[in-house]
Amino acid sequence: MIDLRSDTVTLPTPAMRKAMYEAELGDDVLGEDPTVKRLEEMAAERLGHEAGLLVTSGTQGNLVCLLTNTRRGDAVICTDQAHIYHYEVGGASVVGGLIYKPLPSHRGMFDLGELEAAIPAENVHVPRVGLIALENTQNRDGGIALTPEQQDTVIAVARKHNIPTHLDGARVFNASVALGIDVKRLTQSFTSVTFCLSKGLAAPVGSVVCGSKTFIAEARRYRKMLGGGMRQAGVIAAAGIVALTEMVNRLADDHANARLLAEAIAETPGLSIDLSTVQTNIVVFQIVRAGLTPTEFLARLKRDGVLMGPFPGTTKIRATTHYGIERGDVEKAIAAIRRAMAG
Ligand code: TLP
Repeated sequence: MIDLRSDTVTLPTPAMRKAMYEAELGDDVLGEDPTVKRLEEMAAERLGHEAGLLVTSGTQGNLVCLLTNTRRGDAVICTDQAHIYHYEVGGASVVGGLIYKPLPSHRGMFDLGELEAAIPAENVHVPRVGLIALENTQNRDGGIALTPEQQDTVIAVARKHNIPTHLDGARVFNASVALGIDVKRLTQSFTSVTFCLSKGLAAPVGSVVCGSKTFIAEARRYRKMLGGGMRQAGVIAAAGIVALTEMVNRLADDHANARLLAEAIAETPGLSIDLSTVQTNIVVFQIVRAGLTPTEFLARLKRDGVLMGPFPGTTKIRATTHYGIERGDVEKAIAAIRRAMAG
């Protein structure tokens, strides 16, 4: 099977398996796992923050950051395409007593006028805005990479109002590779950042939260509360260290493969795609032929050995390139798409 459903399906590399086997371990809840500490320090240094915290997943990392940045009853401003809003089971509301305040996504960005208008003056009736969150790359907008300049305009508004900022940087290394810039430029100005080791970077488990030392000390308490206090977590961190040191630069191959796939989709009658959104490893497209449903299209591809994902809540399809998918696999997927559309 050529599995393009998500970059979450990546399997650990041989170097990761070896590092996991050989990892030096301790009880991380007691602060005694040297491999976890090494990963956390490495991640913080890389992202331009004082400290890092290994968490079980991107979802847990985002929730820990939302809880740490806010008080119960606060509003969290994000775009209406944000992963934290669509796909994190409403955790901010359920666990944190927070209110999502989604604003229209303009290719992953806020309209700055709409953002200003969404921040009320102090008033006893209305929830305070406790956090402004961005996502880079922006999953539901087709893997668009926001530039540091775009992000900085949002951070400037937040600072003006003394509101902390969070970056859901699940795929922020894809953004830095696509833009050809140091990842720090995309991460260092936020109050908190989450990035995932387990997507394109191919580690089997884990994400890292970064922030100031005081932020991470508080975040550590919330991680424990959410059941994320892992013990000999160095087995996970060891793979994460390999992910950070060996797997970042190769993301460019995934981007080239996504482009190849997207251009073929653009030339296929009955399919529609906005090629300008295909900047990283995510390809989002739509079926525009009457009578062919996404379910039937995906079933035809599956019979031909290719898996893609439905796009929950839309009629779109998503294909994601990643470690383990070679150019030849993309060529086979293109042939399968053409057969599916010919049938
Ligand atoms: N996204 C998954 C699914 O949940 C949709 C995927 O296949 O893309 N932020 C962003 C931007 C994400 O895309 C994801 C995962 C997460 C956070 C959550 O990460 P995990 O799956 O580790 O909890």
